[in-house]
Amino acid sequence: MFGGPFPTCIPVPDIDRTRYLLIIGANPVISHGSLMTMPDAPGRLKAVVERGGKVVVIDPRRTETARIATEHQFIRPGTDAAFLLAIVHTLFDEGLVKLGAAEGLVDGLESVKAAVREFTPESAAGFCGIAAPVIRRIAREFAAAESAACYGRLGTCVQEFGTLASWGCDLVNLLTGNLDRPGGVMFTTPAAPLDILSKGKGFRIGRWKSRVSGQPEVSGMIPSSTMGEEILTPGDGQVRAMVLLMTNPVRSAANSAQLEQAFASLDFLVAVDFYINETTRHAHIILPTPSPAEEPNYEIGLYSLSVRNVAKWSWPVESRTDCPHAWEVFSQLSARLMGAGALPARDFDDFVFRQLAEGAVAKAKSWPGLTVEEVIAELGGSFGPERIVEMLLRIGSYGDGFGRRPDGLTLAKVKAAAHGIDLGPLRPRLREILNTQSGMIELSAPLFLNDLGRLRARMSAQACGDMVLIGRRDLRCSNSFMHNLPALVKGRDRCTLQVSRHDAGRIGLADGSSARVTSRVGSVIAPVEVTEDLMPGVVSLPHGWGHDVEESRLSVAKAHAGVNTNFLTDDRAYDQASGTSVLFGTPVTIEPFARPGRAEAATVSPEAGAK
Ligand SMILES: Nc1nc2c(c(=O)[nH]1)N[C@H]1C(S)=C(S)[C@@H](COP(=O)(O)OP(=O)(O)OC[C@H]3O[C@@H](n4cnc5c(=O)[nH]c(N)nc54)[C@H](O)[C@@H]3O)O[C@H]1N2
Ligand SMILES: Nc1nc2c(c(=O)[nH]1)N[C@H]1C(S)=C(S)[C@@H](COP(=O)(O)OP(=O)(O)OC[C@H]3O[C@@H](n4cnc5c(=O)[nH]c(N)nc54)[C@H](O)[C@@H]3O)O[C@H]1N2
Ligand SMILES: [Mo]
Repeated sequence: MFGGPFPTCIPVPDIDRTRYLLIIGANPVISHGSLMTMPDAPGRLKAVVERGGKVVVIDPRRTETARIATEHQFIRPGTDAAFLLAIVHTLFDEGLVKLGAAEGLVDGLESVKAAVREFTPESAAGFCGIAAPVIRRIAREFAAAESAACYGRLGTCVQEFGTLASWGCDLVNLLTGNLDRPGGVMFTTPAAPLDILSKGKGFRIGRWKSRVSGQPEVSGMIPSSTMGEEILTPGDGQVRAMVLLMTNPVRSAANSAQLEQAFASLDFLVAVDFYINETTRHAHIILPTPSPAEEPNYEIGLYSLSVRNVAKWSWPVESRTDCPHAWEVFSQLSARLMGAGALPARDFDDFVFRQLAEGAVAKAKSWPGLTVEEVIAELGGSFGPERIVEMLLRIGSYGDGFGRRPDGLTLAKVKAAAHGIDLGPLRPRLREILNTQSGMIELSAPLFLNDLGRLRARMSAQACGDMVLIGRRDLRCSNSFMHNLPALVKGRDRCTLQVSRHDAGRIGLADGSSARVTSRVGSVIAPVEVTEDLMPGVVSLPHGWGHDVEESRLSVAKAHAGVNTNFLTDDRAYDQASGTSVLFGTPVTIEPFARPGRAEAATVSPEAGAK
């Protein structure tokens, strides 16, 4: 819609000023705000309510965020696109559409209006589980609020209609005049702008397709769900070697059993990682890097998605290892892969920096006379990511322009501010960031309209009656890699299968008993936690667990192994528009697993055998 590049093109809720926050498929009290970087998520959410605003949460689980919200509605997993398009329908139907800052910048409004005509609240209600009058009321309240922001995250992304649901969020914001205004959703003005490093206009997908299942390329990437088949399917182009950069795909990507087999079969696997874990145990070479506490850091990506514009340098808090920094490992790997391994490290770094500087200077219109040679000469003393951050800070909106505005930001000033520098609230900048081929917001791109038929078909299909599985995060985890620290795993078992009281009664599951959960690709046995907080028909198991692997060296995690939910998620289930894996909304069957007296946390998978 906005033309990219990521992350500049993502509008962020202006949470500190909004009067109405519609949270759909996100749990910021636990996740701290994803694509909405902020300290103290609970405090900021409570503040919306305290100043007389509303927080409305749409989620199949009554989450920690829902508990502090003004309103919570259960929604059936995977149906958000229908719910959001019914809101958009209502906006048109009741004459509530206003474009605000987007006036004159929108292309395709009439096509959207025509496309949503059939997505009435009545047609969505039975599918998503939210009554038509409630959908209408939320649409009216959102449109009437002094300011409002619709915020979707994993629940609207890693599901069957992720592209359409994400489109729906953007439409709701834009069509109520809440795009690019205080209290609505706004684009950040980061101190170190990443977009000046990218070339070109527009955001294209599908320039090429993945080899085996023909998934569309997106920004040069193909979906993780293709990883297993690309490694395991023989033929021209079969992947036989991989480099993993700090990722644990045999726990984090769909169909782990397939991935276990795939990674074990590679001719060559290199992992940059500090753990020997479920994935890196398959590596031929592991390149360790220091812990985050030993690395200096500037959050260049997350500050581009922050609810206020801020800049902060984090110093390492300790220095124990003498192994190379992560950036040095990446740099040296890149040099070798580019055939430049013989070049001294410093020369390769200069080569990379010059390329980035050429791009940045070409785009830095606000500093007349600035040249690449000047930037290189000014920053001659530093190297690595620090030099790149300094260039971006000095060229960026608050920068000193390499002396042209002496009171502007430099890296030294940022470093000197122990608690960082607050550069103020978000400010309107739609016209600056809009980067589509047409120069307009492309509301009705074929990517969206072409997927509506699939949604319609799904809405009119007979309900299958299956239970569906969703995920869950908790405060003391970060995906799969925080479970080897005693302080973060002690206490009660968090890797439980949550089941609604209604379903538990129906299936015959007691709290603390065990259940077998089976999907198309696998089966696990998990301890049951009966709860009032889940929508009937939905079960929830967190991801990142399943550490019961003999060759891993995670002794603490092994003792708190838990169950790997990605033995159940299906590599063949993806949002067809984008190829993104369906991690939430996996059809499963649930049955009691009789083992009187204690809960089991073993993992059984047909393909991988008993674990
Ligand atoms: N403590 C902690 N913080 C984290 C992480 C972590 O592992 N632990 N991970 C980080 C990462 S990598 C990310 S990407 C972010 C994610 O940030 P969030 O997206 O905020 O995190 P989730 O807890 O996955 O929230 C997704 C919500 O969607 C709901 N949901 C599931 N299916 C559906 C659906 O079909 N529709 C709707 N409307 N809701 C649905 C779930 O119940 C859940 O409440 O968190 C980051 N922060
Ligand atoms: N079912 C289900 N699956 C999911 C999700 C879900 O909600 N449900 N969430 C998805 C999401 S949003 C994401 S982002 C992915 C995450 O998926 P991954 O990125 O694969 O998972 P992590 O556990 O974050 O893996 C991080 C790896 O980096 C290593 N590591 C961490 N910090 C450092 C460091 O500072 N230095 C070095 N050298 N190594 C380090 C760890 O040892 C670990 O191997 O999982 C996805 N998978
Ligand atoms: Mo993530």
